[in-house]
Amino acid sequence: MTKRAFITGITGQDGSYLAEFLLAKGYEVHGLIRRASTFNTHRIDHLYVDRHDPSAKLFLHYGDLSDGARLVTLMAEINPDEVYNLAAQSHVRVSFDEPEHTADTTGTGTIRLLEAVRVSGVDTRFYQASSSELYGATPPPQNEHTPFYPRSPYAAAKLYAYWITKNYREAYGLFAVNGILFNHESPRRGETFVTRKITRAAARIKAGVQQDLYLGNLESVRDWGYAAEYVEGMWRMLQADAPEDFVLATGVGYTIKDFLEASFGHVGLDWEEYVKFDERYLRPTEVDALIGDPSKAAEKLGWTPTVDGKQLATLMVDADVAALEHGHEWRDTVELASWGTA
Ligand code: NDP
Ligand code: GDR
Repeated sequence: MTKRAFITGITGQDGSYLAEFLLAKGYEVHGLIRRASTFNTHRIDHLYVDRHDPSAKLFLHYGDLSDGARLVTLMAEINPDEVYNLAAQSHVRVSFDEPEHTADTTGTGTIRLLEAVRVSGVDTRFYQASSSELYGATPPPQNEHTPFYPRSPYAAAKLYAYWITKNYREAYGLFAVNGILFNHESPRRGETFVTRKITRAAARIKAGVQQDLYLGNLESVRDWGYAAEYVEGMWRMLQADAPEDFVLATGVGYTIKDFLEASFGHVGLDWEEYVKFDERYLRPTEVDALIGDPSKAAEKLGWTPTVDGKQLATLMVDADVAALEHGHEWRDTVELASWGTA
């Protein structure tokens, strides 16, 4: 029997890798997309097959996490075996500018989807995209037992989503899990997250089309992994015998300065000559250090990442250099040629 998955956030970084991964496993994949005045499907265009073609396995549905009735209809229509809730207003800095919208999408959006699952009565497994931002001010290393201390409207919204997912597991016996994922990046990462901002700038400055790079706090520490590997961890959580929450991380932390050095150094540049400070990129409350302990996922799911933060920097710079040379943002072939793992 072909398995059916429903992915919210399919047009985002993780959604695109997860859709690819599930299609390769033979799943029929259904994705939620928002209607926009311009196309926003560039990360999944390479996967799309016209639905009139008998080989089509990817189906997109208009909807929004703010529209609960639509989610109920879609659950009943699609009857998925697995639901992956990846949709969110996912930018921490932006959540200080748009706190209410972030709460509505990232927090309340999760209960709307859980309610859609419950009310429609579908027999499905549910994955919630929880985040290392939950740990916030609690120092590393962080694992599944570390207390949460959110430091942004984004993290507070994700905290609600975390607990309501756990509550639906306990209250209704739903197979619902939280993947507490530390930062994961790729050539498909949005251009305003710090890693992609840096690797894109390194490529552009090297090519002579950008002069400098404005950044905020360079001292924070992050545990950066490769998104293509993390989506497999999400899937493994839903294949487990029992629903449990898991941390996915590399266990290695680097500062933004380390990432700058690895990225600019890869194209033979000294980052200190180009990086300038702009206080607009500071957050009212910062998360100083996140370094995860992924041992539970290794032991119980057999999941171990192979790409660390510095390797990721070179992988992403290579993709951004190639994208500039070929006039496109990113390409799978670039990733495959560089690493053979995508
Ligand atoms: P992205 O920002 O790349 O993608 C977010 C997705 O959510 C997009 O598809 C976006 O659609 C969709 N979306 C936003 N608002 C709504 C809405 N109201 N209704 C329906 N869809 C919506 O995020 P990532 O792929 O990086 O992350 C995936 C998830 O994992 C997010 O929930 C994020 O918070 C979480 N996470 C991410 C980590 C990371 O390091 N990447 C780490 C830990 C957690 P559109 O394209 O139309 O904007
Ligand atoms: P983060 O990622 O907040 O960890 O959230 P981001 O790349 O935005 O910031 C990482 C660190 O870099 C510092 N920084 C800057 N950040 C951005 N975006 N732009 C800058 O110019 C800049 N200069 C310095 C930040 O202050 C911060 O310390 C990501 C998102 O994907 C979340 O959705 C996810 O939950 C977490 O990772 C885990």
